[in-house]
Amino acid sequence: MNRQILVTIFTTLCLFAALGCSQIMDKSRGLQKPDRTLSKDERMEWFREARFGMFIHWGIYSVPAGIYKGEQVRGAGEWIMERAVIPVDQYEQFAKQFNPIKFDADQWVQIAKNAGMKYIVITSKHHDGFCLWDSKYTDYDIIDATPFKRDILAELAQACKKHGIKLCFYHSIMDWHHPDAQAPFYPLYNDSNKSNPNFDRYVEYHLKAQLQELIQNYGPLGILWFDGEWVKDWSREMGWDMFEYVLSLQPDIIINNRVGKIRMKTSELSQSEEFAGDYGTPEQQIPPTGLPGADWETCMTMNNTWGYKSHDHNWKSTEDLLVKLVDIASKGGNFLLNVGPTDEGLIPQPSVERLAAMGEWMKVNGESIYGTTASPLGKVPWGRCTTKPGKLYLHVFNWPTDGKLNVPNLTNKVRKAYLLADKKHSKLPVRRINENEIVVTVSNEAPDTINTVIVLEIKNK
Ligand code: FHN
Repeated sequence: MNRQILVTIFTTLCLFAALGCSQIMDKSRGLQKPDRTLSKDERMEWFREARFGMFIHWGIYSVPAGIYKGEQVRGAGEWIMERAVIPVDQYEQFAKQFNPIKFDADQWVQIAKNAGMKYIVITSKHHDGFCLWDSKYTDYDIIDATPFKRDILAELAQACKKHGIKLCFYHSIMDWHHPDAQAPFYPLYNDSNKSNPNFDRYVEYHLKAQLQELIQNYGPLGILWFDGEWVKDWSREMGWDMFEYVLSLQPDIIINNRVGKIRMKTSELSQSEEFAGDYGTPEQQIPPTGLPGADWETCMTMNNTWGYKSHDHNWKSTEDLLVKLVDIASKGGNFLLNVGPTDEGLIPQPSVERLAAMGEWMKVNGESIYGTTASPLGKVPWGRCTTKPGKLYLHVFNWPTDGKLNVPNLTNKVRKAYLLADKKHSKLPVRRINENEIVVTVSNEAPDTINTVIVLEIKNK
């Protein structure tokens, strides 16, 4: 019997073994006890180092771009199906018009990387149910329903790997297209008082199946970013089951708090053993004092919409976005900043420009953001503070025109002070005025008008 056949039989046997195992996985989709060798701290390590990521809301809603039957539709662009009360069969027509030929995954990933971002969270499926990958569980996807016929998530996975950026997927539990989910709720797709008797079937044979498909075909992923958990049929038990299920598929993955039923408050988050989810996700806001004791990530739009709207030009300034990034880091959180690409596959120019400008600042000052933790100084009048063992990073937004920067609530011995942008780390004079306060002598002009970082090397207590 020649070798080839032997090899084939052997490989086939392996194949069957593997198939057998996944079918066991598939059939039971029973919860394999996740490999808990990885503690939560180990899983969260890269996340706590990263601090800054790109959120991408993209889908066929970028075709109408906030306009339906010639009318501007209020609310976020990705909600147009619900806000304009569009029947499923009419909304599906947008898929036929979705042909983003200018889409370049490499370019997107480089825009994120150049901005200083370390991870990307893209909407694999938003509330409208449309899938940005080639799924064997539906034809309502980029390959079967559009003229584009390229697997967007596959191309992004490749580009992320190439540029060392963590790929993460947003995935909506709510689904306005699936008959076992919220499609039958038309015209009120988002009616959280309504229930679908077949929702369990949707969870078991569509939601879980697609999540397995996503992790196995495009993983390993950094984060699975759930959303839409407020639908009536989603329960706390389902959230916990889903948390275990996803960990069984990839034991080192991170899962946000929206896998659970209730978006957990601070007090609950730090008892995460009891609640499903690894970290909190404040939206469009920055918690005044952060979420002490918990990991968290503020997600925010650059204008007023997540998905692309052609008439939304209310862009936040670069200064505002940089100050927000520093404010969030100074409270121990991550910043997930959103872009909403067009139906041609382009990230809007105002977003590209602001991200490039943020990147210029991060190229010089990234050390004062990555891997830092919350300020030990409390409120300071001139800006914010981040820290690492042995170092304090003073982020000065309001530069002292008298050249005297007072630093309160600081009892540690200061070994040295210098501008982070100064590669020679030339010493800045430091004088202690009392046991709690020092003064750093600086130039009268702010080296960086948005945020100048002064490093204090301190003796740890
Ligand atoms: O309804 C969604 C919305 O479209 C968007 O995806 C945001 C992003 O965090 N989440 C939901 C609103 O909380």
